[in-house]
Amino acid sequence: MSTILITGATSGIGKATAIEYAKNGYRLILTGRREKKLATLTKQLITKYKVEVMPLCFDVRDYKAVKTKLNSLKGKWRKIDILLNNAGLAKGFGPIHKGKLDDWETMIDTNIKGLLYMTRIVAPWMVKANKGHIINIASTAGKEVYPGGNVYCATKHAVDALTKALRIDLHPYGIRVGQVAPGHVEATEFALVRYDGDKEKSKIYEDFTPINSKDVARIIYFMTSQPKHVNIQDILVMGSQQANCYLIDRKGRI
Ligand code: NDP
Ligand code: 8X3
Repeated sequence: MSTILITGATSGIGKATAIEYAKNGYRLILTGRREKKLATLTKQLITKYKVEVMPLCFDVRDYKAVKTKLNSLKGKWRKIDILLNNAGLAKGFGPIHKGKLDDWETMIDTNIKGLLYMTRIVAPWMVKANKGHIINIASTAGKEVYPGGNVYCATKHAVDALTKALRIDLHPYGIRVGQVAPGHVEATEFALVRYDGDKEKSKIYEDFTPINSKDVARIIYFMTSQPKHVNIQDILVMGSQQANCYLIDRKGRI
C-alpha cells in the first residue's frame, strides 16, 4: 500500500486530494492547523473508504513542530511515497507601498519556508528509500506577476524555482519532483483567507467558472500514477475562461 502526506488537508485542494487518494486506496497522512477539521475528515475517510489515516496537527511555519510531528511517524507511516506540499495562502491584495508586513511574513513563512521545512525532513527518508515523489502546489502567480499580487507572486515564483531545484538535487535518488500551477481554483477557502474573512470581497468566482479543487486533485493523481520512468514536471492549468493571471472572460459562468 502506498502512502501520501498532504499538507493543508483541512480544506480546498488538500482536502479534495485527500479524498481522491482515499478513493484510490492510499494510506494518508493529513496535516493542517485546524484539529477539528482534520479529525472530521479522518473519520469520514476511514468510514467511507476503509483506508488508514494519520492526522497530524501543526503549523508548517514552526520548524520545531514540523520536526517533532514528522519524527513521531514510525514504521509504515515513515515510508512516504508522495509528499504533497500544498499548504499555502495569499494574505492581502494591493500595492507594495501599502502592504502589511505581517501579511508578507505569513506568506513567506508558509509558502516558502513551510515547504522547505517539510521537504527537509521527508526528502532524506525518500533518498534512503531510493524512491519517492514530491509535488508542490505552485500557481499561475509563480509564472506571471499581476497588479496587487506582489509578495504572493514572489512566494509562488520561489515555489517554481524550488520545484526545479529539488528535481535537480533529488533525481539521482529515484525521486520524482513536479508541480501543479493552477489559476483561480474554487471550492477552496483561498479568497476568504486572502480577504481576511470578508465574504463580499471574496466573491471572485461569480461571473466565470474557474477550475475547482477536485479538478486539481485529479491532476495530482494523474501525475503520480504514471509509470516509474515518467515524471510530469509541471502542469499549468486554468479554467477555459481564464487566459492568464489577469485576463478572464467574466461574461458569466459556463
Ligand atoms: P485553502 O485556504 O482552502 O487551503 C489552504 C490549506 O493550507 C488549508 O488546509 C490550511 O489549513 C493550510 N495552511 C495554511 N497555512 C498553514 C500553516 N501555517 N500551517 C499548516 N497548514 C496551513 O486554499 P487552497 O486549497 O486554494 O490552497 C492550497 C494551495 O493552492 C496553496 O498553496 C495556494 O497558494 C495554492 N493555490 C490556490 C489557488 C486558488 O485559486 N485557490 C490557485 C493556485 C494555487 P489550516 O488553516 O487548517 O492550517
Ligand atoms: C492563486 C491564483 O490568481 O489568485 O494562486 O494568484 S491567483
